[in-house]
Amino acid sequence: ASPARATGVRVDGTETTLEADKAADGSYTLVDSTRAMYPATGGQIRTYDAQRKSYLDVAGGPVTDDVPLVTSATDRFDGANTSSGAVDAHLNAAKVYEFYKNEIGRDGIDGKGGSVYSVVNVSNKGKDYANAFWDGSKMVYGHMDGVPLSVGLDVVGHEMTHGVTEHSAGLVYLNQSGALNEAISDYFGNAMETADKGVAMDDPNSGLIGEYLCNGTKPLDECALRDLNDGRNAQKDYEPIPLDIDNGGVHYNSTIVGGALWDMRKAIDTELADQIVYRAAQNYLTPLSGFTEMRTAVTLAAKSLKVSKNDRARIDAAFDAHGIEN
Ligand code: ASN
Ligand code: ZN
Repeated sequence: ASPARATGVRVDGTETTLEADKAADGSYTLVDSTRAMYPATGGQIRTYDAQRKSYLDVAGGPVTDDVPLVTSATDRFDGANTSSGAVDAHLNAAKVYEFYKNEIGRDGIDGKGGSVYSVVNVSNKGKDYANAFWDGSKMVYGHMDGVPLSVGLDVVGHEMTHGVTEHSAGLVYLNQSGALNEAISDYFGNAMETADKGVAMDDPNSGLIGEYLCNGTKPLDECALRDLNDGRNAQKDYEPIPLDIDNGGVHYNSTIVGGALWDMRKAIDTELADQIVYRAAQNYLTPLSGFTEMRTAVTLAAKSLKVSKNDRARIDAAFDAHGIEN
């Protein structure tokens, strides 16, 4: 087998080049050996098709033999490989890899050039599984109203960032540390998507998460799962939620701190903001950190990056506006 280019048709109907692998029999698989990690570690971007197996049977541990690589008899990935979400997952995983490599200077999820695994087309006991998740080893995607979750670069960036966080801050996925874990995933996923789509930071839709999952059937703001511009405040809007509901409301309270981070990205240079959030998460958080600790971490990261006094005042204002105190 050898690296080869293929063509993919995305769910929105556009065509894209895909980095793939061509076998001796002329068939192609979604294995990308072109990234910077490959010469050093053999790291690849590999995309698999669960063929509607239940997500619980796929979750946890390395990909098993009964979940095959996405395959095409020709150099064109379309039809079932489009509707499964495979084309979008493979393309978006590469975009996320390149963002982390080029903008942040991180080599992959583990930071060591390890392979990046995605599994598309899981079900919930045969019905659509309307979610996506990072399972500790790989990204797993289902379908929402027939649309694969992998179409959203913000979703793919979100899930891959859970992997990055697991390999660094290790934020426990419960209560405030879980909401912070969610916020960091929302922040980077959305940062990647706004850059990719050319959405300006002052666009009122810039904070929307998952807004492209309806594939044009609904207005973006109605489609979105969350909005980092929802203006929520830790003093007024933080709700302690029982652990058995969404791990203590990790997807509910997340936009409070995510909103502060997004406001900061609106107020200073976007790439500088990304460096600061990344450095905060890498160097200054511990597994049980919450919102206040994140403010401290961001402040320390900004100082260590020699961020100007004016920008540091803008960062303080962003946290103040969301009721997150020093
Ligand atoms: N899509 C969700 C997330 O990544 C799945 C979950 O609850 N872990 O946050
Ligand atoms: Zn998440």
